[in-house]
Amino acid sequence: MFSPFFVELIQQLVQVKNPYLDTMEEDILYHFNLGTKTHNLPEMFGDIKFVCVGGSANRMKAFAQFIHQELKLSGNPEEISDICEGTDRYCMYKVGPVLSISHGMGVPSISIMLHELIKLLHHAQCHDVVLFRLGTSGGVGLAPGTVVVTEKAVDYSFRPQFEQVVLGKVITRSTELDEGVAHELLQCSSELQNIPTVIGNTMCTHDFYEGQGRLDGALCSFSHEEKLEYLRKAYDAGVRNIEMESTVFAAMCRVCGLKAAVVCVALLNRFDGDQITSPHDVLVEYQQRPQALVSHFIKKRLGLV
Ligand code: R2B
Ligand code: URA
Repeated sequence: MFSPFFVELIQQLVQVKNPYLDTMEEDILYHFNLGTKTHNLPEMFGDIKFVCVGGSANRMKAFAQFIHQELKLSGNPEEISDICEGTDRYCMYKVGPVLSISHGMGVPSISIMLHELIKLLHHAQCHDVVLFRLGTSGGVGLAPGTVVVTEKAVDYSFRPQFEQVVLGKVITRSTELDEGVAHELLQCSSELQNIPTVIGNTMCTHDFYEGQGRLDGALCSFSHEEKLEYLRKAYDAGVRNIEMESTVFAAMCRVCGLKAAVVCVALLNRFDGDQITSPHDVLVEYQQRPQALVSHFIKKRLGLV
């Protein structure tokens, strides 16, 4: 019989769901420029407890520097180095128990990154890890600057599922996120100033323009009224923001037993328009809000506040 402690530890390990991985002598994480034979992954990453992912390489570097200061770690935050500098696909920074990684835009880009990240956490024997996607989004009936903590990540029909084509057939996976982490984040927002936050559903699309009902793309196959009707239906289904990665993020984390949350700031209210017109400094400040919220969460979990 295993002790309850051992059973709990196994449950908290990152579970890859691929029997072939065990049979491989070496695993090359090609897009990270890392591998099980070339790098000591347990030594490099074994103490990771929080993984924060976001679209832009610059933003995730800025987040790594910010969390370095927040956690009051020794060393110069300006000197942190990109673990993936051998590739320009993604960037990766490790700051104490926090890993900050960029994922690019859209489902295919984040899904490649997540396959390799989840394998990395598995090879490194990490346990008890929480993942966050920190991002931007279009708000649905929200004031610009509002942060949305995702309750359910939903598809274009507002269903909490992600469809993946595998061997020519569609596989459907659930996109439920960790309720406890979402509520802990909401609690964190109430302890901070100037981070208006709501919990709501997040719609994930495969395009920024027509796919999100924008009238300002190079193509537009619908009317202004049809756009508003779709956004109204989305709002009635509990959708409060629209972005491009949440469903596959939620689905992959769930299958692999990882607790995960999506925290995106709304850059505009899509009922009011499609173009992002706020000045650069305002947008920069908005994008710092999910970072401040998740930083507070991490500091609380580490007993630093
Ligand atoms: C939010 O912002 C990007 C598009 O501008 C996309 O990656 C997303 O999900
Ligand atoms: N990101 C999106 O995907 N949509 C928006 O409207 C803004 C940011």
